[in-house]
Amino acid sequence: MSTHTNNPSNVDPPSELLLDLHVKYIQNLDTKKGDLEYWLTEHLRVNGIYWGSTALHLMGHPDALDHDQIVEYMVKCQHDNGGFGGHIGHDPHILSTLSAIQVLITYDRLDAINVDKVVDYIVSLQNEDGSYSGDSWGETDTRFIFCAINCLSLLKRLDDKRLDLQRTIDYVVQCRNFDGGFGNCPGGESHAAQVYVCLGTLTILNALHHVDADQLGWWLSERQLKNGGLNGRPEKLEDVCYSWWVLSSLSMLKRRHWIDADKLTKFILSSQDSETGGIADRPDHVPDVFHTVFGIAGLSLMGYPGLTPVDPVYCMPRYVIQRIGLSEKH
Ligand code: GRG
Ligand code: ZN
Repeated sequence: MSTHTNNPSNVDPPSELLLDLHVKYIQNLDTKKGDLEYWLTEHLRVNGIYWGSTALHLMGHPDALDHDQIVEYMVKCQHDNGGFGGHIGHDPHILSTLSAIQVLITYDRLDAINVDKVVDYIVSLQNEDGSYSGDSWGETDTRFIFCAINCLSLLKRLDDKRLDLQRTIDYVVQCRNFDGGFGNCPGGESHAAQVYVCLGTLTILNALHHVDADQLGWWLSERQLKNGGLNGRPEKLEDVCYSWWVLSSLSMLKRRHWIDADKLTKFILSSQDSETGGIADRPDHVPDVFHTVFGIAGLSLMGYPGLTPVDPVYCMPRYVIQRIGLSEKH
């Protein structure tokens, strides 16, 4: 599989958002059944629906995918223990469970599933030390904590008496490093995506006071490279998805203006595929739906004209977060 596009090298990179092309790109993702990649990513199907559907909502085309068909599919991915698998017949995992809940809430279709069971499933993943496992096999990671807390928050179940939220806060604070960043576990190297999940958790749990916003804001702003793109940690290459992990984190810290938005906008726009639609991790690479949503969400945070505002914590349209009554603390 080639990672490079066939974009003509003698043509200037796109300087506007190719919105209509991206809508078609996402609509066509489910028609690629002849491609090996379609089958290799089967375990990510539920995540993929969240990425594609969110991108469409942010681009103002919420109905470009069939909601009824997707809800029916999500229902088939829920297990008796309440968790959702990444595809029909796949084992439940907190990553796919959050994606399924995000889609169902965006579509206002929570009525289609058993919410009490989802909560039971998430509670079953809580560990003694306040962390959460990703599934019954027990791997822990700050990503899974965020998925659990985010999901419970969306479901308005953070008041469940079985939860020990203080321990979760204490655990996340232990994942903070000397440079102000956060890793995937205590002592883990600071990484911008891990910063996003830790700040998201602390924001939802009203515990952002544990963070030195100036120090972490500085570390995050240092992620911008000369070409405008952002990397995830020092000495690494720029990548469009960090437009989300870094900018959303800076938004939570109220320091979004600490990066050069014009240069980042140009970098994201130049990573679009002007033939097929979709956004890649960097210019001239093959696009995928993951980088498409996080590129668009990054542009939305920077107020790109015509895009629907995104919520920096939940990565869902702001109007959905407002509709379900989650007050804006960020
Ligand atoms: C609601 C948006 C949202 C997310 C749910 C699953 C999750 C929570 C967040 C994922 C956070 C995460 C750790 C993403 C990984 C991002 C990424 C590009 C990792 C690659 O790391 P390396 O080390 O790449 O392979 P670098 O860029 O460091 O070379
Ligand atoms: Zn990436």
